[in-house]
Amino acid sequence: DQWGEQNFVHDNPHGGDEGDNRHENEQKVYNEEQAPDGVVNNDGGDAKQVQHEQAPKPRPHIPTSTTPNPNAPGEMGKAVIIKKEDLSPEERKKYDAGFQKNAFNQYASDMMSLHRSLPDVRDKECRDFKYASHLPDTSVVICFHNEAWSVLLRTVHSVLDRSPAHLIKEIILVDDFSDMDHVKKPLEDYIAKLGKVRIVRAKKREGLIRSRLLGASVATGQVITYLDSHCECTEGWLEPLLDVIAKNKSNVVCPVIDVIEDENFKYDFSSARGTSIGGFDWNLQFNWHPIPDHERKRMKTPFDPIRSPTMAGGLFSISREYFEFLGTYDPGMDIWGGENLELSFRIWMCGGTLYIVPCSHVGHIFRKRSPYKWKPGVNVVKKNSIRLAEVWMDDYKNYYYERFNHVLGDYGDVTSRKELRKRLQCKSFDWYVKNIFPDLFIPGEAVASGEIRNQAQSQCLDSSVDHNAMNKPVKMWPCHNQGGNQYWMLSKNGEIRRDEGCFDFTGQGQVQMYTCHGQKGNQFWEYRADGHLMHVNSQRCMELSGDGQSILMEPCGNKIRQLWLWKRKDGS
Ligand code: LR7
Ligand code: MN
Repeated sequence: DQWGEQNFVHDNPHGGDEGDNRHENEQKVYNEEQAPDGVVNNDGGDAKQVQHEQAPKPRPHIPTSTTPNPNAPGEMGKAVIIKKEDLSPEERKKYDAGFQKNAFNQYASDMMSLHRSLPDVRDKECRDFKYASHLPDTSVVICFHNEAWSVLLRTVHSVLDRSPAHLIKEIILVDDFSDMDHVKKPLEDYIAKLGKVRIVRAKKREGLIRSRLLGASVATGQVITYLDSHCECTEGWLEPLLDVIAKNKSNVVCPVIDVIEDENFKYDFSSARGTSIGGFDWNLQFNWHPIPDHERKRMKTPFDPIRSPTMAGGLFSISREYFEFLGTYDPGMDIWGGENLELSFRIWMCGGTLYIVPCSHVGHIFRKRSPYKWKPGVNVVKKNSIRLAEVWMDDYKNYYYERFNHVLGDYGDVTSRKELRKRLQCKSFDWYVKNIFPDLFIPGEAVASGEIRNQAQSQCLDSSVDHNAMNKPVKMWPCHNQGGNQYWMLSKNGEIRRDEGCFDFTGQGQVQMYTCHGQKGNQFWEYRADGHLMHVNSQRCMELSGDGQSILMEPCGNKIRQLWLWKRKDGS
């Protein structure tokens, strides 16, 4: 066993933690306004910024055969642990530049084989499963804007190495106007010897949505499979996806997305039973949820395809004919964001079904920030989201619009998308919510809402529910009447919440903000007629501390510090 070398780790230090990774990813900043300083990015608009890189020559020790050296860095999905202090100043510079440019550890990736091995992460039942003998073939479309060489090609090789050859009609690389030199002639030369791989190039920066449309326009496979440009497909990933489409063309399928860690390229996977489904919040952000009970009941085994209200967006397969029938994507959407919810709503509302297939696993590098340049001065995600809300969400769009006081700004023309909805005779968003995502929290159904003011002192329950305040105690703060961090809703099932953040009390310690789980338990509260806020499990009541700064959880009693004013829906 050669894994004892200091550069590698044996086991999984974050075993079962992939949910947290995902959560962190949801919270990452994707606004132009908040883009990190000093990131060298180019969208073709500014020639001075163009960095001329050397086409990376594969390092001599990187095996290029399909039988890699089992002792090479990262094999079997292991982490590549690099001690930065041990690097020469020169190498350290490379290391930092790699991170800066990609928001993942390019230096580590460059050390790994383009064919690195991964464990067979499938559950045994999946390995034994017999798929239909005649599966449709697929075009794999991979769009990229300035992707690192080793990461992009590892994506390509993982498709070629781990899919039955007859099912891969072609791989289409769509270059969304990258300016890195390695994606030009060196990439063309490299893929020429791979056969099935071709490249199409956008003539200007189109963003991932129109780039995907460009890829689809030249695809010839029966199915189109989209992948991000920093993925690794595992053994047997493709057959279970195509099998579900073979059963019904209107089935759209996503693999389980495993986490490839941005810091060290460790491949973290979850079992079928640990799979999550896709949802969204009223900021129209995609998020993950546990499989709801009603869906578990519907599934015959834990390995059946799981119905999912939404998809993450980057990794899925769809019949090419059905994709066209459904109206592909909204070409008015720029750069990034919104297209995943738009397509998800459209699939369900217009007669299709969206599944996550637990037997199919593909790894994706989850990053903490977006490394490339966005459109200056435009909130692209907001614009894209308004386009989808206008067309698909009916009156529910107002829950989103309330967040910016209905100041929509210029979101372009959506007439043709509205016509599409009419032509396809799609169902209402209300139908979607009630039938496909019944667990979604509807702000209009809150039993109480607004600030929660203590009766002894004008102090209010206060907390942000962004990623920084998650898993931290709820605070007390002077009431400010502005809503914001003091705006709370009482859900029908007893949660005190905003977005995906819920008051959570374990029976000891403090009341914390925690991701809502909809299972009552530690998140089950009762707002009593007399003004007590009682935690049902522990039968304790929230009490303002003597100094007015914090919340105590005390036996319920006749104390004014335990009484809270909160506006109920019925006005009482
Ligand atoms: O202008 C661009 N042009 C591009 O070609 C911007 C991006 N891209 C490419 C980029 O190189 C990458 O291959 O588009 C792909 C997606 O961009 P990422 O990797 O920066 O995005 P992401 O992984 O953070 O974003 C997720 O949400 C997006 C919403 O628009 C897309 O749907 C992404 O495909 C999607 N990724 C996934 O679903 C993987 C799992 C992540 C989760 C949850
Ligand atoms: Mn991605």
